[in-house]
Amino acid sequence: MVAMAEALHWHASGRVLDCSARTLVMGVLNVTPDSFSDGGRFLDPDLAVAHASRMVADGADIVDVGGESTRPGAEPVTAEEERRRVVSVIERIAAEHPRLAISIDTRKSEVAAAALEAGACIVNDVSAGRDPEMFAVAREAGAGLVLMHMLGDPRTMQEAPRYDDVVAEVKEYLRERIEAAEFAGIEPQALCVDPGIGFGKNLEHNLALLKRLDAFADLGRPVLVGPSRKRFIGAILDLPQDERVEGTAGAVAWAIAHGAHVVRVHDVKQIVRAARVVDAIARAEA
Ligand code: 9MG
Repeated sequence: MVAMAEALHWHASGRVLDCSARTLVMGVLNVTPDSFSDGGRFLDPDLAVAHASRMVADGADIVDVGGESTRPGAEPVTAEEERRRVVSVIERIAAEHPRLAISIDTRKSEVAAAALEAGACIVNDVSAGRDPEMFAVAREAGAGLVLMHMLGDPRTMQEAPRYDDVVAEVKEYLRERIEAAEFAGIEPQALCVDPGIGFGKNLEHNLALLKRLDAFADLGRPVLVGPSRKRFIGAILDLPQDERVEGTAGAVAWAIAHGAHVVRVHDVKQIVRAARVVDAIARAEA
C-alpha cells in the first residue's frame, strides 16, 4: 500500500488538476464505430455530447474523447477522419462544460492540435509521443500529456507479447519518455504516466503491473490506470464486456490503494462511488 503522498499537481493548458486530494476519474467517450466496448454508440455527435454530460453529472473530472479505436487488432483511420469525428464534439462539450478538463485520445499530432484548439487541455497519447511533432504540439499549447506504455501498435500488440521483467521494462520505458518529453521542452508538471494495461500485455503481465503499481511512484508524476472492462477482467471472471463493471471496480480499488491518481473508465457513476470509498479509507487517520 502507498502512503498518502505529498501534493501532486498536473498542469494542463492553464488548469491545475490536484492529484493528491482524491482520485481523478476520466470518463471514456469513444466517437468511433469500432471501439472494443462502446464502438458505434456515440458516433452521432448529439449522443456523444449527451453522454459526456451524463459522465460529468456522474462525477467525471476529465472526459477523454477518442476518434480512433485502439482496441487490439484495430485498423488505423486517417487524421482527417479522426479530426472530423472529434473536433465538433469537443467544441460542444467545452461550451456546455467550461470547467471540465477534456482530453483527446490520439496518437496523431495533427488531431491533437485541432482538439486542443477546440477546447481540450490534455493529450492522451497511447504511443507516448511516437509522432515526431506530438511533443511540440503539446508544448506549444501548454497541454497536459499522458505518456502510456504500449508494445508495438494496436494492430499487432497482442501477438505473443514478451518481457523478461514487465514492471522494470515498462517503468524504464516511461522514464525514457519523460526524459524525451522534457528534452523537447515540456514542463515536468504537464506529464502523467500510464503502464498501459492491455496494450501488448497478457493476463500475467497485466496482473504483475497492477500488483506492483507502487513501483511507478518514484517517476514523480501522476499515475493513470485504465483497466475498464478490459479482456483481463473478462478472463478472470469469464464474463462479457457489458458485465465487467464489478471487476473494473475491483481493479480500480486495488490500483488506487497502490498509487493510481487517475483512473480511466466507462462506468463513471459506479466507479466514482467506489473511488470515493477507497479515497476515504486511504486518507483516514489511523
Ligand atoms: C485510449 N485508451 C484505452 N485504454 C487506455 C489506457 O489504459 N490508458 C490510456 N491512457 N488510454 C487508454
